[in-house]
Amino acid sequence: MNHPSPAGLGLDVEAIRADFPILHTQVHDRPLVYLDNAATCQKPRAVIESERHYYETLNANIHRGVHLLSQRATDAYEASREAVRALLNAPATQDIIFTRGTTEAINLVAQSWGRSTLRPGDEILVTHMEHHSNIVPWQLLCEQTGAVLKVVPIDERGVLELDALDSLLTSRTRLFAMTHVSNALGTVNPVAELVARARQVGALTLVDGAQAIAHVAVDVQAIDCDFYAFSAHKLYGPTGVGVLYGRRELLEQMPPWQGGGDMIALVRFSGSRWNHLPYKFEAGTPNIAGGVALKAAIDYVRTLGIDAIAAYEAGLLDYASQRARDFPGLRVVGEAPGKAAILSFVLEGIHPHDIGTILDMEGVAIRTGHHCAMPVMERYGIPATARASFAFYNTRAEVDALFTALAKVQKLFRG
Ligand code: C6P
Repeated sequence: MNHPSPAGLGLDVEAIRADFPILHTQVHDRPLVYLDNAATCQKPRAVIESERHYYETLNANIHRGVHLLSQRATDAYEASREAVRALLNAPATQDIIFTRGTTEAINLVAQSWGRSTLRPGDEILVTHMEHHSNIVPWQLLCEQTGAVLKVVPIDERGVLELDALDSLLTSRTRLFAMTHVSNALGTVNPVAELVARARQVGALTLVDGAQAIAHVAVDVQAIDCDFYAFSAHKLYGPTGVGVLYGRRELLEQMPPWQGGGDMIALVRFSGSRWNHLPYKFEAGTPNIAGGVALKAAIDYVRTLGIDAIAAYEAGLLDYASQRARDFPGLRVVGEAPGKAAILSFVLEGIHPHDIGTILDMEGVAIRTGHHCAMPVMERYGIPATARASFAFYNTRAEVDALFTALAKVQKLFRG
């Protein structure tokens, strides 16, 4: 397990790295430098052990059996829901719905709330920096209901143009769906302020927290949003598990979006009745082991402390940004003040995919492409970027390894 540094300031990163077995592997005969944390984070031993422990000692289906194992599995799963509630400072566990990830959480809101509520001419507002997961579900909904999608523009630095909200937020706006942190640019949006603006015109709000949850403190009551979504795998937890927080009054009114086991109170051929919250939205057997292991991930992150994590990552990003400024021909894409641990960039005359491939041979894992945010690429007139994304286990030496490898890329292409 990990602890803050002896001085109580910052993090003891060497001790932390010892908790992550994969960080000690080699790729292409070189030590792995993992800088693709925005795609998915690596898992600490506590999370891996939690899944193993679950299958070795607890495995049973949940919410169904009277037998001991089923009760224990249910208790472990529900303990994880409580850990999520506490992490988000949500009022109650009924407000926490387990999903397969952020994507499914957003689709749930679109198909349940949106489809049952929207009428032709209603408007959904998103920002220009959204991930496809917070664009396409609304486009599908617009096709289904006749609603219209509107977009808040961003400036050259990757900051939302808030003045545009004056004309974009109107009495027709039914929902403002915004990312908390941009995966392609690193911009941290002022979500509480945006939610307050939306509320002035009576619009609901959904915050996509996929990139925020591991980097900033999240308090859904302070943000005052109606929905908040995140994925466990971006919080050092398992893939295939996600969370939707919803305001209780809304969740109560919303119809189920998938039918099946666990979401019902009574089934007759003449008609069925739904289970109470949160189970009304949790049809079928979920990823129980993953759900249980999410608690181990939350415990791990909370032990380090999100403020210590944010401070450490800010220092690392500052260092990487300085190195980027000194690197000839490199242009950073996304320079919002106070951005999160993401460095998106292009190198003059070299395609990002070539950068990624050569870096991989040097042991450095980054993501290249449009990052499922094609409108962001379109905004900057580029097909793709190279993206290094940092976690609390990354070091300055790894940042140096990134730039040493980038120098090799340049040498190869420029001779
Ligand atoms: N972004 C990235 O490399 P899922 O796939 O459901 O866990 O998360 C989707 C998602 C939604 N919103 C934002 C802001 C995201 O960054 C992501 C996932 C990864 O940037 C994979 S495309």
